[in-house]
Amino acid sequence: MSKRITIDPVTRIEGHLRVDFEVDGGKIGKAWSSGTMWRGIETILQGRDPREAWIFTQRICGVCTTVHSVASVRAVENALNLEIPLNAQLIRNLVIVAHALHDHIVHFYQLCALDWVDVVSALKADPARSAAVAQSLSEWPGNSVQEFRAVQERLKDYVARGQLGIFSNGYWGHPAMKLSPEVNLLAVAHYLQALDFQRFALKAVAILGSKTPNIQNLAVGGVANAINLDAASPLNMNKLFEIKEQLESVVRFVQQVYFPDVAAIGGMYAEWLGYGAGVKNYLAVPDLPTDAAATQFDLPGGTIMNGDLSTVKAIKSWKDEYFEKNVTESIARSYYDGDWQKHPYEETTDPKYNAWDPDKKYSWVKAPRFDGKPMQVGPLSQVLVGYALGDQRIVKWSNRCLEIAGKVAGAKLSPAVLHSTLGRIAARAIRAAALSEISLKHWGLLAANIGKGDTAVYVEPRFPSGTVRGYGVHEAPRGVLSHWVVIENGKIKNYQAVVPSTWNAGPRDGKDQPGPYEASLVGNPIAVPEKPLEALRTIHSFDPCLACAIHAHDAEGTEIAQVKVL
Ligand code: NFE
Ligand code: MG
Repeated sequence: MSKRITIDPVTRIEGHLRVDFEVDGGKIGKAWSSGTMWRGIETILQGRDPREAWIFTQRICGVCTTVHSVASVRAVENALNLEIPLNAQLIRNLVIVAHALHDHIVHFYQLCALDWVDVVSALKADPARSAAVAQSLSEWPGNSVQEFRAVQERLKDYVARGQLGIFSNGYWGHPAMKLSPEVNLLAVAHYLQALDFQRFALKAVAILGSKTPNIQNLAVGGVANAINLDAASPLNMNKLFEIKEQLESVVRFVQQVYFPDVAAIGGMYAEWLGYGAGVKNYLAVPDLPTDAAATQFDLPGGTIMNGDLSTVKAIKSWKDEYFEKNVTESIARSYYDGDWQKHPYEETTDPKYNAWDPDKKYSWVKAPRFDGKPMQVGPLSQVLVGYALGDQRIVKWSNRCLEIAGKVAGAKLSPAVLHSTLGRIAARAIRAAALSEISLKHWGLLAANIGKGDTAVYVEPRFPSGTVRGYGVHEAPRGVLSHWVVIENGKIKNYQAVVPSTWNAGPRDGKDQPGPYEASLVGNPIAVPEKPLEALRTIHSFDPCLACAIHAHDAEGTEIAQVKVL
């Protein structure tokens, strides 16, 4: 008999997500993903000056603040056909890359690792053997016996004093936990080290953005970082080298710790390459331009349909009609007035709440579609698109990851295994490794351009009378982000954000096609229905952010919590 499980709230994510699913014979059948909050930033923007939209949209989320500011200024610049200076593109790129590196590190260690790593088991580890495993994978200086012994002592101390804190409520000892005590100890040590390195990445963001979260240095038309190598407060040699130093330490952590950890632990859980594929239509957008006009990019974009890499179709620029024409959102199953599916320029956001009903409306998240189809977005989409298009960095790091994981698993792994729960986690590490190289490249491009005497950072936007419209895209840590703006006589007439977690967490649409979270849960094993660890593995592999997905908050809340998890 099938059993109905509700996880509400899902934790170790950003925002408020509820997931319901049926379990029959130890496997998940149907699933429903529901966003349980609403806020309405799109509505707040109507009638405002387009130059200030980025300041509001940046408050959509406390996790990926930078991304909504970048997408917003790009949307207004796109509407005005405004080309910004090269320095401005590169400074934005450095903020984007440093923020993404922070975000991917935090996702793996702080948000997702505890689904795979049994913290309590680390107490039984032999630190010398942990060090031997770690040293076989990497030259990282933090892999010494002393380091692992010290971490284990700390852990013993917490347990003895009953102070496991955030570790106190996990599914420790769950039958799906498979790592040896030694690997668990290694992962706990790197969990603690990751807290420092994600901070170094954010320091680079803060030096350029003046603060983070919520950077201050953007403007429609460029950035507000005055450049003067001979003065104390603008962007000068000192600050440039401080940024480089932070980036270099993060690059080392990504390449020597995060990447090998994911590849090796992935190999130890190789059966999870067979679960969680879900929607195998993938969408990514090009990002990190290397020229002022944004015609060349270091991150590739495109689509792949039905999991077939040979269907890859590149999205070549931020003006590509293939992207602009094909995006719609459906509210057939979302708490908004109506049941339409519309292009973002034509959309409205009129909340209309009803009680959660899996057969009717059950989520505050809208359901974005591309050419009418659900699409998966995120690092996996970008990696598969990049792999299919032959992007050199992505091919190199993907092959390296599959090789390490294959060695550990004792199998030959092809890119096809990436269509999976574990594939999403691996792709994030592959993307982080590619970004780590790109970060230093773009630092070099900026330093060289300034060295040539170019200090331009801004061009003034001018708004025509009448109506113009545009869209701004950004490949955010969780995937394709697009902001769409209609401007009438210099004021915002309509503003819509179509966000990565909206693509992935969205509900069914008018044709009853499930969204990526819902589809990816189908067929997952569930060993202990009261402790649905496996469902969390798959949901966490997307790195959910519900504030982004709904741009919203509702004080009323919706449902009873049946299962609470760490
Ligand atoms: Ni709030 Fe976000 C990212 C955006 S996901 S974290 O990345 O945009 O929807
Ligand atoms: Mg929206």
